[in-house]
Amino acid sequence: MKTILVLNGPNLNRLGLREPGVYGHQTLVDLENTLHEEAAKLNAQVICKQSNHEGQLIDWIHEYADDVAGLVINPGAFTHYSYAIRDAIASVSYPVIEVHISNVHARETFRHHSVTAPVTKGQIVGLGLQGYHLALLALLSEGDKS
Ligand code: CA2
Repeated sequence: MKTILVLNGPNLNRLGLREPGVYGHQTLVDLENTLHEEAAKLNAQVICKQSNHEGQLIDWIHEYADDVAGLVINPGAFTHYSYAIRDAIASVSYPVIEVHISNVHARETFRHHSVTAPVTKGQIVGLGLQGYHLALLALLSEGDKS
């Protein structure tokens, strides 16, 4: 059974509590529950974690290196400036998909650039929480391509 790690970065524990116009009404717990359900239907499992701390996210990226078939990560604002998270992603061999709930390109200029995206397999932006599900599907179908 494949295991996919799902990491959410700073402030994403506030999902559903503020700014529903940008991030929707679902909470982080709602998101994680639906990802667990989705993974189970696909005979897989997810490990979901959230931290507001850069070092903790980096530790998890390293810690699961031998155990997971891929990583879905929303690095939050770290996306735009954390070379440390970029280097952590580059240091592991499993595929990584970066997800952003909002359309960062339609927001402030500082959100337009991702320092982490170049070391990921791909990026999903602006599709709301569906982005996490699409990333999960893509990682679980890795190796199915002809
Ligand atoms: O769109 C995304 O998923 C972001 O990664 C979210 C980050 C932001 O810094 C990125 O530019 C884009 C911020 C997450 C904050 O989440 C909140 C959730 C509810 C209420 C307030 C903030």
